[in-house]
Parts: sequence; structure tokens; C-alpha cells
Amino acid sequence: MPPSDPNEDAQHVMSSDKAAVSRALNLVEDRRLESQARVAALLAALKDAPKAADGHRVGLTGPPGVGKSTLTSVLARSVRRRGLTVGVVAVDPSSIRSGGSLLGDRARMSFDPTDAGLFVRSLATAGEVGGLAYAVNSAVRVLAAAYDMVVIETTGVGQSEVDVVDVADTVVLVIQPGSGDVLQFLKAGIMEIPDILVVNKADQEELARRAVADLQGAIQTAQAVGAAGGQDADWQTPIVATSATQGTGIDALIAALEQHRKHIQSSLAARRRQGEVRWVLDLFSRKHGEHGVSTLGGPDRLEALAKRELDGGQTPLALCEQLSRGYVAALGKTP
Ligand SMILES: Nc1nc2c(ncn2[C@@H]2O[C@H](COP(=O)(O)OP(=O)(O)OP(=O)(O)O)[C@@H](O)[C@H]2O)c(=O)[nH]1
Ligand SMILES: [Mg+2]
Repeated sequence: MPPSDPNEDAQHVMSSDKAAVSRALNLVEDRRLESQARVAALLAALKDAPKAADGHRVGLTGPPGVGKSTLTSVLARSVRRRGLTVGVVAVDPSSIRSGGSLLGDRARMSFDPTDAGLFVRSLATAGEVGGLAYAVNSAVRVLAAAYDMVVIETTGVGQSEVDVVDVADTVVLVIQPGSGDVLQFLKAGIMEIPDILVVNKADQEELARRAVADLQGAIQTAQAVGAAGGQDADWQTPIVATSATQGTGIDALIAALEQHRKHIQSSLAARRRQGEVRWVLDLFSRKHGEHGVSTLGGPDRLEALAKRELDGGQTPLALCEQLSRGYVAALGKTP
């Protein structure tokens, strides 16, 4: 197959051509050097996609088995009924360990394959440090250029390889009733307060009611002590009870999402830029460690540099490669 023209590919992606989006995501997953250059060119061509600016990137995260995938499918269906298009990417870090083959099972979603306004994809990538983070960031950019809403499903609370905060406008933490961990984390200020908290499996009514009340208390405490930096002081994290299997609470979830999207509207560009800066720095330090960071002048200098380059129009992906090259060159100069 002859290499395609990235600008042409970008046009197809921006017109929500499913086959083109799918090809773009294949490319994103492919970490061979020659593909990386094509990804960079494609992302550069997608940088000013009109949909990307207006869209909503929703991160759905939470412990294994709480119902994220089930919830994603009912959410997507409801959003579609409202006339908006949806792109979903399900991330499974464990697929790295298992060689990437399990992934299809992970996203237990039911979707209408004939719906042109709905795209669902699981993401896996083997090997290399930060490979999945690369892939997710790029995949979100591709989907954001093509669809009104992008949903990113990631498993995990706390230290996961993919920090969904870096790529999502709105972070939704999904938990199930009767699970104490999240409550403890919130109380102890270990966890960042999500933008929206969902108690799924609320068909277990009594347990769900208690979970909502407990969480309400924990969030109030956490917000009162100003826990988990970087949060909006003037946003009250709503707690939404849903049953993904019974389809209840979905309208309330959509209302909360819309409200949060509206709330961040005026700071959206700055928030996304901050996320990009964090993503670049995280990835760089994961790849090159403290030595890499100090060689390039320390965290503050690196952050300022990243912000300047991104403000200047550099894509995060290209910036990462540029910083890596800078580090390698600096190493070469060290006697
Ligand atoms: N009772 C009840 N069960 C649910 C609900 N939502 C999901 N489940 C069930 O919970 C199980 C896990 O659902 P998934 O949607 O795969 O959960 P997940 O969070 O995506 O799981 P991982 O991706 O493996 O972390 C399945 O058996 C679902 O049918 C719900 O609202 N109520
Ligand atoms: Mg899942």
C-alpha cells in the first residue's frame, strides 16, 4: 500500500469517515519509527480541527468491574439520541502484560456497528515505556477531530500508566456501592477529586444510598481542606447514582457533564494546554528519569520550555521527541 497523504487523511478524519478514523488509530497504535513520523504529520494536520475546539473529552475512570464499559455504552446511546456524535476509546494497561490480545474482552460494550456517528475502539500497545500514554494522547486527538464527544475509559484509581486528567476535559470517577477504597483515598486527600462522581450499580438501592451519602461527606471534607491541588475552587463535584444495566440516572449524568463542560468553557484552552504540558513532562521523565529532567535544566525550566513550544504550535507528540533528541544530544556532549 502506498503511503497516504497526511493532509488528505486528516480531511477524511475530520469528516468523521469511520474507515479513515480506524486507519488513523491503527497508525497511532503502531510504534514503529516510520509510523511515528506519519502520526506526527497526521496530528499536526488535525491540530485546528473545528470539532476538536468545541467538543467534549470525557474521561471515565474507576476500579475494575464497576461498570465503566456498560455505562459508556448507555451513555453513548443517550448522547447519540441527542444528535451528537461519539468516539470511544477504551484503554487497558494490563494488555501490555498480556501482549495486547485480551483487549477486545475488556471493553464489554454493545454498540450499533451501522451507526456512522459512533466509533468505538480498544487501545493496546506493547513494549516500550510510555507507549500506551503516547497512543492514548494521539487517539484522543484523532477522535476529538472527528466526533462531538470523546469518551476515554481507563481502569484504575491512583497510579495508572495513563493519567486521564491529562487528556480529558471532564474526569468522571465511577465506583460501585460498598467499595470503601475510594472513600478512604478521598478522605486522606490521596486522590484528586474528580469533576463528577458516579455511583454505578445503584440498582442495589440501599447500598447505593449509603455510598452517595458517605461520598458527599468525604468530598466536602476534602474540598474544605483544599485537598488534591489543581481543582476548581468554584466547582462542586456532583454525585450521580446510575444503573448502567437498568439505564437509570443517565440523564442526570449527561446533565452533570453538560454543566461541567459549560463551567470550564472560558478556561478550556488553558486547561487543555496544562494537560498537554503535564503529559509531555510525565512522559519525558518516565522515559529519561530524573537525570533527563535535570540535564535539560530541571522541572521548572522544562515546564516553561514545554509551555512555550506548545504555545508556539508544536504538537505534544513532536515536542516529546524533540526533548528526547535534546537529551540524547546533551548526553553526547557530556565528557
Ligand atoms: N447490577 C449491576 N451490574 C452492573 C451495572 N453496570 C455494570 N454491571 C455489571 O458489572 C460487570 C462489569 O461491568 P463492566 O462494564 O465490564 O465494568 P468495567 O468497569 O468496564 O470493567 P473493567 O473494564 O474490566 O474494569 C458486568 O457483569 C456488568 O453487567 C449496574 O448498573 N448494575
Ligand atoms: Mg471496561
